[in-house]
This record gives sequence, C-alpha cells and structure tokens, in this order.
Amino acid sequence: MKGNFDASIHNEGYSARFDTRGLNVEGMIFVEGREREPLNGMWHTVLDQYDTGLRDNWHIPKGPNAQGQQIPYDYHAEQGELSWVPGCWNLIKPEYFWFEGSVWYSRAFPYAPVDTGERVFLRIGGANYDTKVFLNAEFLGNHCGGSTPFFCELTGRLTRENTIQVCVNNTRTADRVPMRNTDWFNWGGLYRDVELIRVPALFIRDFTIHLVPDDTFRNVAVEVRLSDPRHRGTLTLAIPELELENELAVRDGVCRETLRAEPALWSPESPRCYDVRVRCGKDQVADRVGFRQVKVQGTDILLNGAPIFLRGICVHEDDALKGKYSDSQDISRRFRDARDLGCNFLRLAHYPHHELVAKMADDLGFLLWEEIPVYWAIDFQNPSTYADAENQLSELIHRDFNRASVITWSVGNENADTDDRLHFMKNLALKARALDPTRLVTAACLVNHEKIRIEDRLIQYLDVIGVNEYYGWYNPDIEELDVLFRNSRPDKPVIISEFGADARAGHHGTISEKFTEEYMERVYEVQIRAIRAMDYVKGLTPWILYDFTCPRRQNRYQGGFNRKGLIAEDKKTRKKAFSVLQAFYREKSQRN
Ligand code: GCB
Repeated sequence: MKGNFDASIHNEGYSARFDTRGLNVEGMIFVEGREREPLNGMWHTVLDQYDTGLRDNWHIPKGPNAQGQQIPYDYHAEQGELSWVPGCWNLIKPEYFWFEGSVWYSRAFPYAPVDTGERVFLRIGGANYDTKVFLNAEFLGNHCGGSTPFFCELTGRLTRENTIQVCVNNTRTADRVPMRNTDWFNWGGLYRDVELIRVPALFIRDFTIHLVPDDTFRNVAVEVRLSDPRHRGTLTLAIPELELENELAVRDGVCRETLRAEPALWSPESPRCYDVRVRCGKDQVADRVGFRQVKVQGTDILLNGAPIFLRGICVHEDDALKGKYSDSQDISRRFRDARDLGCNFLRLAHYPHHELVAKMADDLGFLLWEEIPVYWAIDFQNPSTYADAENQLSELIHRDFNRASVITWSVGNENADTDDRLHFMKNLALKARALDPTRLVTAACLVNHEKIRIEDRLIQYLDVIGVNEYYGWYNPDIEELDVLFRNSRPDKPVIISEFGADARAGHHGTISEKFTEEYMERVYEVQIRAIRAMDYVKGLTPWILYDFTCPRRQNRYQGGFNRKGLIAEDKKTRKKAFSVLQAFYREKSQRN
C-alpha cells in the first residue's frame, strides 16, 4: 500500500481540514415568507463507522487517478440505500438503531437560475450533531450543534445537475454541547427539512420586530439588516391590519426604527398575530407576529403588565416511529395534550425543538421556555465548548426572535455551581441578553442540598430562577421540600423547572412502592401542596409530558424508557398523576 492510500489509513488527523465550524450564526438568513425549494425526499444513505469517507475523500467522484486507478475505491454517491430525509437513521432498520458515527447522505438535484445575479443558499433545519456539506466534489463547510438551522452558500458552484453530499456524525464527545452523557437517546441524522433558498443580489439578511418593553404597549421596534453593509436607500415595512405602511431609511445596510403602532396585545387567552411584510428592492420577506411584553418585577412575571402564573410541562422530541424528527401532526398532539392538562406554558427540553413548535405556539396561545443543551458535565474550561454553546444559543435566538410565544431563553440545565461553570454560563446569560433585551433569561439550577436552599451563584445573572428538585424521587424525603421552600428567600420569580417520579403505566401498588402510578400520584400531590403555598413560585414545568427513549434507564419497569411521563410512550395512556396536575392547573387558571 503506497501514496495517498497509505496516508488515509495511517493519519488520524484526517478530519481536521473538515472541522472548520464555518457554518454558524454568521451565515444565517431570515427565511420567513420566502419561497423555499425542498430537497427533502429519498437520499442515498451510507453508514461510515470508520470515517472512511473523510479519510478517502468520498466527496471526490469516482474516476481514474494519476495511476489510472478508480477512486474512491469503496463508495459511490448514487449507490447507497435510499432513505427518507428528514429522518433519523436509527429507524431505517433495526440494526441501525444503536449506530453512532458518520452517515453520508447524498442526492442529485437540478438547478436553473431564475434571475440574473441571484444567490442560492442551502438551509438544513437540523442535523445531529456535526455536519459536513459537500457539493459537486467540493467541501463547503462544517456545522456543529444538533438542533439549530444552518446555511451554506451555493452561489457560483451550481451546475445544471448537482450532487450534494452531507456527512452527519452523532458521536458523543466530551468537548461538545451536550457532552457524552445525556438522559435522552442519541438520535442521529438529517432530521429536519433540507431546502434551497434563492435571494436577489441585494437581500434582507435579517429582520426582527417586537413591542418595545417600555410599558406603553404601543411602540414597535424594527431592525432590518441587508446583505450589503454599505447599502443606503429605503425599504417598505407594512402591517396591513394596523393600516401601517412606512418607507424607512437604510444606512450602512441597516434600518433601525421605532414606530407608533398600538397593536392588540398577544396573550395565551388572545393570541392575536399580525401579517408583517418588508420589501427592499427586489427582495421581500413576511412574518406573522404577535406583540407582547414580558418582564419581571420583584418575584412576579408580568405579561403585558399583569402577573401571570406559568402552568407548564416539560417536553422532549422523542417518538417510537419518528425518533427526534417532528412534524405538525405530533407537535399538534403535544399541544393538545398540554392543553388538556391545563397548560399555558411548555419547557422545550433540553435543546432547540423544531421551529414549527414556536410558530404553532404563537397561533395557539402557548408560552415557551427554549433551551440549549448545556447539560450535565460540560467541559466548562474549554473555549471551543463555549464557542459551540454560544453559537447554538445565537442560532436559536436568530431563528425564533419574532415568536411572541417564546418568553425565556434557558442557558442550560443542572450543573454544579463551580467557578468554571459560573464563568461559562454567566457569559451565555450575558450573550442572550445582548442579543435579545426583550425576553427573560433563565437556567434550570440545582438545589444546594447541604443547606437545603435555593442557592446558586448563577442566579444573579438570571431574570427567572429555574429549580430542578426531585423531592420524593432522588431525594426520598419529600417532606424536606417544605424545608427547602422555607429556607429560601429568592428575590426573583422561581419556576420549578423539574420534579417528577417514574411510573410504568398500568403498574399499580401502594403509595410507597416506587414505579407505581400511585407512588407518582402521591409525589405530585405533595409537590403541589408545597408549591401552592410558596408565593415566589410563579410557575412549574414538571418532568415530563411523555415517557421517552433513554438508554440509561434499564430496570424492569423502565425497559429503555424514562418513565416520568404523565402519559406513556404510546402518547395515549395517561397515568394517574395527570389528573392531579390537571386539577391544580384548572384551579390556577380560574384564579388567574
Ligand atoms: C433531570 C434532568 C432530566 C432527566 C431527569 C430524570 O434532572 O434534567 O434530563 O431526564 O432529571 O428523569 O432524572
């Protein structure tokens, strides 16, 4: 074995040239209201357990090399088995279920320019975790992070017939966000929409609009960024239902204005949204936007100036038939079940969920907690881990900035209060605030179990304190919950971001037998009794709406599932605790 072939099998630095992370928040484009050309459908799929593709340049098509040999020897972009995108590879066939590593997706697609000077972007809605994009034998970029969208410019590289290859790798690594150990299943794949977006030479790169949080409820702030940072001119902003159509000035590629608008305010009871359009030269975008103000005053959360109690529940993206892939059908089911439970609030744990969730929440009148997967045991000292977290946070905020339903960004979940963690998460909180001064910043914190107190140095950087406490489960002494509440004097609102207990649906026994519905029911009863008495608790999101796939959970009751769902993994069978929370939420909603 000689030459390049030798290098590819002996050189473990093979992936460095592809690990560029160049596809990140900087390349994001505002997409609402744009025509999108789907590249969903059947893609060739090849599992690549040893990363042969990156070692051997699978993106360089078959053909003779200088010595007349066909390369690559072992792969052809049109010979993989066909599978549906978006989707998780774990569900293609049973043998793939546990696969962790690289999978190469490829397909051909035609291209014909519609307009001279147009620019073309590939958008991938989400791929878990590390993605490398290749077009017509060229490496175009790398994205890190499993749940946020990213863009790759194809302009100037497209021909009449094109081959796109996407290498997605879901290996859990210690330096990423999340790291190796999570309490959910490591689904892999191109599991959200893949599409092409064409824009004119001068286009609207970014557009945000929101109610100014100045308590007047009648000022609307608009910011538009154009692709050319030197552009001077005008653009048109229209909100027809408010009889508003304004020509606004653009300087140095940016338009920043505050307009008097007096929209009807968006709220869960009245989720009023408006069509908003921006036109600039040949480009136009549109969005459907609700206007509302959220802020904190003392230990209250105020929505449109009035105190609100968040009747919530946590949810994961997890499904026996779809994995982490979601569509409007199962997102609707989540909202229906949450509505039946009496919720006005969802915590989207522990990573950015499908973008449709926030759009549907806008329409239906749900409030949302959105989170990035700064989860257990993050490598807090590692600057590249921080860069990964900050980029995921920025991409999420960019994607959902105009969604009225999103009221809080969570910068993470359950990490011990060390100096490195404080530095890391404080910076994320500051970043969230800098990118979005209109929303609240939170995190799901741990309790100080030595002092039995809500105490965490990160709290000083948050607007709302999320508290995960498992009194009645990991802390068997449920009565200690009253001690926790009595010992704590938070000067900010608290959301009990998790409590719960595992129960296998249909498994019955006494209130002291773990994994029975009765035990879980009692945990809910005692928790609610304690929470009800605490005036600084302004909401709760118990763990969790549905049972979910989890390799860490292997006892006879769990069988590979976290069983803390109020509804079993069939998404139908409700456990007894469902009615306990439902009764509390009914009572709360009548009082609100
Ligand atoms: C937690 C985690 C969540 C787990 C849950 C549990 O605190 O935030 O991801 O699934 O506990 O069931 O242990």
